[in-house]
Amino acid sequence: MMGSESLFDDGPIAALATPPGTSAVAIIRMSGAGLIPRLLPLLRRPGGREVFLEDLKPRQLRRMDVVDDPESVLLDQVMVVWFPAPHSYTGEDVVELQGHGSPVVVQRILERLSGAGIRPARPGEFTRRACLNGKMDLTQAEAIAALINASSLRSAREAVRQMEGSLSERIKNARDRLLTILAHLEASLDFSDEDVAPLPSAGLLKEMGEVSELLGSLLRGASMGIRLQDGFHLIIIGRPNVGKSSLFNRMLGRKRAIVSPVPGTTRDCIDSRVEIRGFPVTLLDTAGLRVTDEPVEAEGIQLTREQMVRADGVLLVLDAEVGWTDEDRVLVQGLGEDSLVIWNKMDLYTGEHELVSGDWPMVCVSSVTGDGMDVLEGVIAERLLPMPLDGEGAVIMVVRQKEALARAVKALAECEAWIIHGKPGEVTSIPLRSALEALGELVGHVTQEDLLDRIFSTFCIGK
Ligand SMILES: Nc1nc2c(ncn2[C@@H]2O[C@H](COP(=O)(O)OP(=O)(O)O)[C@@H](O)[C@H]2O)c(=O)[nH]1
Ligand SMILES: [Mg+2]
Repeated sequence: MMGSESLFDDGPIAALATPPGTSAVAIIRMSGAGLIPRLLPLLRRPGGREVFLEDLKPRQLRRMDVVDDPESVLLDQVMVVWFPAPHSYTGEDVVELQGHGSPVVVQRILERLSGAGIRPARPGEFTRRACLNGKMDLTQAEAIAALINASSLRSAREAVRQMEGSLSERIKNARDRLLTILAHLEASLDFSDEDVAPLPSAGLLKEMGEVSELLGSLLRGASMGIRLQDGFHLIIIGRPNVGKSSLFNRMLGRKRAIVSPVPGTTRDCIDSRVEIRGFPVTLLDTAGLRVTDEPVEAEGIQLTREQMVRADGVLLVLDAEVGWTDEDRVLVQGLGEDSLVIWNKMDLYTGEHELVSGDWPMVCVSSVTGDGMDVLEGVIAERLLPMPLDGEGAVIMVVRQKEALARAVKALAECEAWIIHGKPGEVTSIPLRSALEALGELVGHVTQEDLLDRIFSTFCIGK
């Protein structure tokens, strides 16, 4: 069968594990059955002698030469380290070559390896093998990708925690408890012909309620966890000329958007990534919101309204020099819960009018002098980026995990409802089985080839 063949392909693979390009050191990583005998003929001891298995000591660096055809010309001087199976990242024999970071030489070594039957690895193939060999489960594999791609320290920390198995741990605990419940439901089914009193459903329901609660809280944290990975989206809105682009540039710490005293300068939405108090944020500068006959500007305004709906938070900028205008009053009415009011141009504020913000938190800044920016960041972090405290535990960070979890929670609710309605075990066990299946898929016990393909194709080569 083709599918199972590729699922269990454990032949030797190789890939550059360090970024491509010129570097001080380049690491070529190899893994698989039959790796060593294929690799050894390409290596020499520094004196020129051939290399035998005895020359490799587990997990110890060895100085070797990599030689090229013909006549074993020296290609590079490298350090070689061998991690014998099963005590390696993949669970297979793994060898890493640390050579000089010359792209030409690295390319040639990879060609030589390929010629020796050590084929180029596909993206994520090392980690995929680690999963298949039980070195880690899917949530941990995904955490590795999340760690490598983390755009802020906070996301990186969360990823490391998940890599260590905090999420798997919780899911495993929930699965074990649900399996016990399932056993009870099915036991009552087996004995239903005989005169055995049905198991007290109150006890089952209590236990199931607790597991549901546990999974539910994970699910509630999921959108935040995914945000931590993908970044929060904050949008800056306001009338033209209040200083939105100036504020945007100030928050980025560089000039990105055009600032101009001419109203209506920004017609497009411009976004940029920033880190605010350790959180990854995509900040959006927008066209000023006003009534206009100008078609390009009108389109920009329409775009702004669409983006507002999708954003995690809205920063409404007002002009402290001018004070409230009727247009501002209209804008403020359109604000949702996750919004802040920012009085900008405080350097021009004379105290003539009162600076208020209705029900929304208010911050006073000057985008020109930078005054109040620190306070602004604090308020944003506190009001718009409500993350569980650092170290609070497992967080779902991947949409795939969230979807599987949501399916489990839904199936459990169904199961509970049926038990409450006194349905027999053969009925109530069906949704419970679906819940278990969804949790199995979440951690990767149910491994489908296409699912693995989808997950690991997003990895970098060499991981
Ligand atoms: N004095 C002062 N001028 C500002 C401040 N913020 C923006 N401006 C000026 O206000 C004008 C409009 O700024 P801009 O950022 O383009 O506003 P936008 O249309 O809302 O994007 C420019 O001339 C800016 O230099 C501020 O805090 N203080
Ligand atoms: Mg602008």
